Amino acid sequence: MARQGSKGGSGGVASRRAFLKGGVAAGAAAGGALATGALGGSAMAQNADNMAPNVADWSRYLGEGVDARPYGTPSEFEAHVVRRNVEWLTASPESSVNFTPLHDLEGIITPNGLCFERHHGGIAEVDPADYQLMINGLVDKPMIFTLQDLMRFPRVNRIYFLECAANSGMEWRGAQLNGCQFTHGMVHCLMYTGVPLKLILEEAGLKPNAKWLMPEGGDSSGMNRSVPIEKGLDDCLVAFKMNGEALRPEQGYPVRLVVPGWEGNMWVKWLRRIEVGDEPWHTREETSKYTDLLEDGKARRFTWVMDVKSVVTNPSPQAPLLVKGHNIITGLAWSGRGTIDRVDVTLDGGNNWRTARIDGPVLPMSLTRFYVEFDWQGEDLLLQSRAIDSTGDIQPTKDELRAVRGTNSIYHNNGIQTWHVRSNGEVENVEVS
Ligand SMILES: Nc1nc2c(c(=O)[nH]1)N[C@H]1C(S)=C(S)[C@@H](COP(=O)(O)O)O[C@H]1N2
Ligand SMILES: [Mo]
Repeated sequence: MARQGSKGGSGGVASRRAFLKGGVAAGAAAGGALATGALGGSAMAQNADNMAPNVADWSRYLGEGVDARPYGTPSEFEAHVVRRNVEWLTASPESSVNFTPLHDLEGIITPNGLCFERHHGGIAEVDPADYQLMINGLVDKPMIFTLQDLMRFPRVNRIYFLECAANSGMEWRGAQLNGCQFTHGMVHCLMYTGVPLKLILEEAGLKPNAKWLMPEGGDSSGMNRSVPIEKGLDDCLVAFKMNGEALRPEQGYPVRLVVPGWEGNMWVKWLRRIEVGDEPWHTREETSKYTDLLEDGKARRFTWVMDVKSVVTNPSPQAPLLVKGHNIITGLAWSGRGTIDRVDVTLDGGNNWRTARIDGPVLPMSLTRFYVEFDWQGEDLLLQSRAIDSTGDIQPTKDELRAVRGTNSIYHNNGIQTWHVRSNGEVENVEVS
């Protein structure tokens, strides 16, 4: 497949490129050092009247009152920080995906309005007053819970990433999409508040032959998957809050299943029913989809866990280097098998590696943030990151992955990503072998 520039959100990329030129010039004028201009302030300046030693406009007048923003929204200057889709990828917006703008975010928590969305039948509009969760099948007493019922169970708070198994799926055959938003943006990481599924199943009482669960969505796609009972009793949550507030409609309001470390497809949104059975159901989403077609025509099935993975989010195609001198590389690492032990970063396509500085909480099955501070004098860079998790698993190169899995697959591409940084600071998605 030929390499193509991303066809989604090109406006954002173009405007970044426009001030990239000014940025490099300003940096050069300041001697390329970490001087005033190098921080980007003067590079982006539009109005010298606002700048020191003048008194800026916003210092001269009263600002908006506390009645202006009953529900807070970002500054108008942050209007470019949005989810974006790739238009040619899907036929209709109801069965489609948009991507988290990873290059515009920091830390490990994804803001609620920026979580990527993946729907198979659009966003169900569920009235919480009419919401019910049904438990049936191999249980002592089939039960129906209202939202109020669910909120009287003991609840817990847990931070987990959710990654779609198809994240980076367009990159199996070669570098294609220009932006970590598009190559890696099918991931988000939130603090969920919810009830351990174990408590709900115990309330209904599991029969001795209860071996599998089938959560089912209340959306028009009625999405369903087979989940082994061990996972359901271990750490799954029936969640109703994300980052402290009600789930957003996009994320399954009012209730979704949380399946820590496992592929996003199993995290059923608008959860309406869980059937308990003694064998898997072989639903559409675990037969014709979300299976990994190998070179010999056979498919791997039930590949639930999301393996160790990482990506440099800055610099990246949508976030070029703006100045010479002191610069910061940052990115995210995660593993569905545990915590992140270490992240290595190379600037020369894998010849030399250095250990990145991890900052912020290091939690199991959560995003983990890393940094590398470095000096850039305009040389070409081939940037990569490689994560190692607490089970000792090392993120593979794309070639190592292809040697085992071929190139038929869409799902579970956790290969190492390469960004080519050019002397003018622009960044492109490439592969090295
Ligand atoms: N009911 C229902 N649940 C669903 C889906 C869906 O279409 N309907 N999509 C699944 C897929 S494929 C993924 S990757 C995640 C996406 O979750 P998000 O929209 O919160 O990012 O939800 C999963 N749960
Ligand atoms: Mo997905």
